[in-house]
Amino acid sequence: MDIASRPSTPIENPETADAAVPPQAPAVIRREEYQPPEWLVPEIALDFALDLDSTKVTATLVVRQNPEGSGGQTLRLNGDGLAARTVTVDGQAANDWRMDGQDLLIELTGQNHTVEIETVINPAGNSQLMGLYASNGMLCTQCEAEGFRRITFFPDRPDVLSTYSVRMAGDKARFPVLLSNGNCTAQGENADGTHWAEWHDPWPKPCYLFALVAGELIANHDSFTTAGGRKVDLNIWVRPGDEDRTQHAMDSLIASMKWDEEAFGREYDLDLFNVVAVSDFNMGAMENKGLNVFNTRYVLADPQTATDADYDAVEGVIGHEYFHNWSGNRITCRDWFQLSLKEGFTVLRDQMFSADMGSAAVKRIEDVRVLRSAQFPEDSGPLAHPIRPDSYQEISNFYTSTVYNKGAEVIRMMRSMAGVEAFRKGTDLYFARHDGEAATCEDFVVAIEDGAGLDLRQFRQWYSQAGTPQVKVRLDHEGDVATLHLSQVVPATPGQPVKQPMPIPLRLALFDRDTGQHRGEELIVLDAEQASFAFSGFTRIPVLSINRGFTAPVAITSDVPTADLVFLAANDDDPFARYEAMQSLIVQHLVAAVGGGILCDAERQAGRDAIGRALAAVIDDSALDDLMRGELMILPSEAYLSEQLKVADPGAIHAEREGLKAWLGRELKDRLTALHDRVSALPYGRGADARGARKLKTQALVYLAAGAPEEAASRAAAQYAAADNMTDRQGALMVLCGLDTPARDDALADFRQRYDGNALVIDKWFSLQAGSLHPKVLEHVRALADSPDFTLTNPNRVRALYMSCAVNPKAFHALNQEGENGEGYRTIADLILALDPINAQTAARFVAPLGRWRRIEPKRSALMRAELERVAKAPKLSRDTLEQVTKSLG
Ligand code: 0A1
Ligand code: ZN
Repeated sequence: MDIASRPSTPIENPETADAAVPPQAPAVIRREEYQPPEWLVPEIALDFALDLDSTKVTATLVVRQNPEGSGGQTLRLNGDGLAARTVTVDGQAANDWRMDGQDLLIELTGQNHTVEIETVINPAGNSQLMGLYASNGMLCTQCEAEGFRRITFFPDRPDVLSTYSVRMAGDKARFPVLLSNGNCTAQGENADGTHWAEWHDPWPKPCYLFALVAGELIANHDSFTTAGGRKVDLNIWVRPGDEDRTQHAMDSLIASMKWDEEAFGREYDLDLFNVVAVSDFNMGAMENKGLNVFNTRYVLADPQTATDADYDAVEGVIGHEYFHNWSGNRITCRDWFQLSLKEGFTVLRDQMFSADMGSAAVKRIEDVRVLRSAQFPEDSGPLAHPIRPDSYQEISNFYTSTVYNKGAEVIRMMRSMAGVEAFRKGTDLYFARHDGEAATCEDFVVAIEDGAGLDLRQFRQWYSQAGTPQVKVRLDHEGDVATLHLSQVVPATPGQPVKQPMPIPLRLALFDRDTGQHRGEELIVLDAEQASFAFSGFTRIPVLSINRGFTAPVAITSDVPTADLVFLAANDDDPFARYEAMQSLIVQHLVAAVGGGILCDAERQAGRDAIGRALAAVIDDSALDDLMRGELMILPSEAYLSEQLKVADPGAIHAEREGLKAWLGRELKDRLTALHDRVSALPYGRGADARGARKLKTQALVYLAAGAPEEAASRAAAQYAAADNMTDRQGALMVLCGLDTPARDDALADFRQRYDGNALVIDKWFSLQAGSLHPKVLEHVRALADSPDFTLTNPNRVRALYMSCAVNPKAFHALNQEGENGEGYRTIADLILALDPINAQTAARFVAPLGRWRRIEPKRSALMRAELERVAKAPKLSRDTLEQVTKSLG
């Protein structure tokens, strides 16, 4: 069906709607039903009379019948909550228009017309934060994916590209800075205290890339000269008072611009690049052409208020949005099913950028950790979808870890198979061939095939099949030949009961047991259900290191002996594989312990001993840098451990993992305290050594808190008091938050008061408490929700409290409670119901944790399901939440 004729939000819940009024079932949009637009809009002029609660928008559209359309004379313009005040066609008041649901339809007679429409919108009343909205007294827009239709009537689809001219006028005192895409072409003042500005963007773009910002802002200015000699003015705009926290963002922007020239041959194409930070934002940031709009959390950073992880996030997101200028803006998506075309590729590009800016090994490990804890559960749950989905009800629900992170992994596999240089030829061809177009994932794959010389026929399965392939690995040995036996299963996912085998590239090395060396890496591709690979020249069975660098986003099960994992954890020359061996050692042990594979204390002890020896070796290894040491010391998450089990008992997983942590904390206490002493002596710096030291400081405390809580409490309190930076302070407070000690309350009170007025740091205060191991964590969450600082209208604050709670097994599964009363689930369901009418997009993101019910032990599973059913019965739900809840129950 036509993408345009869709019900608006909120919609009547079909399950509970009055029987006399037939409910409007949410429409399903299908990839296969794509039709080219009937009408194109080569030019648009927008005129905004800005006002916080009543902004008048006059849109003038030059429309042209699309020769590739079916020749229909009806111009359909999407709207969402709009009413047209006036409609004119070619300067004449039009009579021949009508509404169809939320859309405006105009019957046209010729092939070229000019249509002018006036609408009035209320930015201050826009709590959904889509379209034009007010944030802290400023006005800003968010149009991806379908927010433009909340500003004016327009064919709101990414394959309609227009040249934008924007004029805006408003009160000069309230809105001193007026920004839009492209270049400012004129500005002036009126006698009545208003002023105006005109902006023109020479690059045709889809409406989702339109942006406007008006408010009291101050800029950090700089410039960058491109390889081709274009001098680009750079501005990072923030609220007055925040300007001292913008330098890292500026440095990251300049580094991104340079990096994209070198790594992908991509130059910036305007004379101006603006970044604006806003505090109310649904996502991380938005790549509007020449005017990126950012969540403040990915712009503001200084050592006092931002952790090292925050610094990395700023660098990564600044890079991500900048890289979209080519992968997203110059080449955009034909339709929203192609979202991974821009997002998967841009995530890969930002990952490569961050890897080049810091430690590539650590970056790879972090990226895989995110994939495993966010994407793998998505792929094995009711919301699983391919990186190029086949259908959706609400596109906002498809800004997922699958589209973004798995999408990046899929393109990374192409790069591994092609090799770096050939892959670059492929991307060069893609950019050259499709510049200025709205392209498809298929276009990208063909360009890589042609440019890199790859045959990706079977590889296309990665775009169409959901589910994480499960690869079984067995190595046997006879004579001097080692044979690797591989098999794969791609699990059934909703709507895809039967799967075809995928091509799975695996980089591997075989270590000689005598020399401890391997004779070079190989890349093999498993492209059938089963295959065997023989390697000769081994008089003893070698030690297998497979999926080095995590070449394929698959789950590997193998019967590698514990001793081999210990060997690899200490000796593998691929840092990712070393991390992986350490993780596997722990995962094997914990999964056996909770899954019934460990039957007696002696077996548990043997497992712990092996892990303890490996961890001690990691702490002692002087050849390791501290950043990498920190990675090797991180225990697998409970989410990842749950993934290893068909049905998980969160209580058992938590108890076993905490038990191991406590045992390690006791067993390695002296090493951990010595480590804490050593790294505490290093002064603050932004270099790798100092960052590594800070990472270990908190890591050491985490183990000590489990095994030697008193020692940890006094060290954490001291670390908190002595901290001259947020990484140390937050790390110490995180540890204290999980302990039942008076130092906890003192530190929390100090933190709250010390950072009063700094919203991003107060978010941390919420998040640390909601994410803590404290037995009363749910009580704390409730109290925080009632505190005057809490509001449902700011997504950062909502996520700080409730997402931290939803991903904290202790809180979500109420693990401290006797008899599993489902209090954590109820807390999240209540939040969904309260938030849905305010901010549907953000509310819908809380459904997934409850949607895991099928993979949880029966008692808790029933409680989770009951909460989903309660949400499903609400009389009115947004399309966003309804889609997620229905799929989660289905
Ligand atoms: N394209 C942006 C993500 C984004 C998507 C939707 C939004 O609406 C609230 C905002 C941002 C990116 O990938 O960075
Ligand atoms: Zn993106």
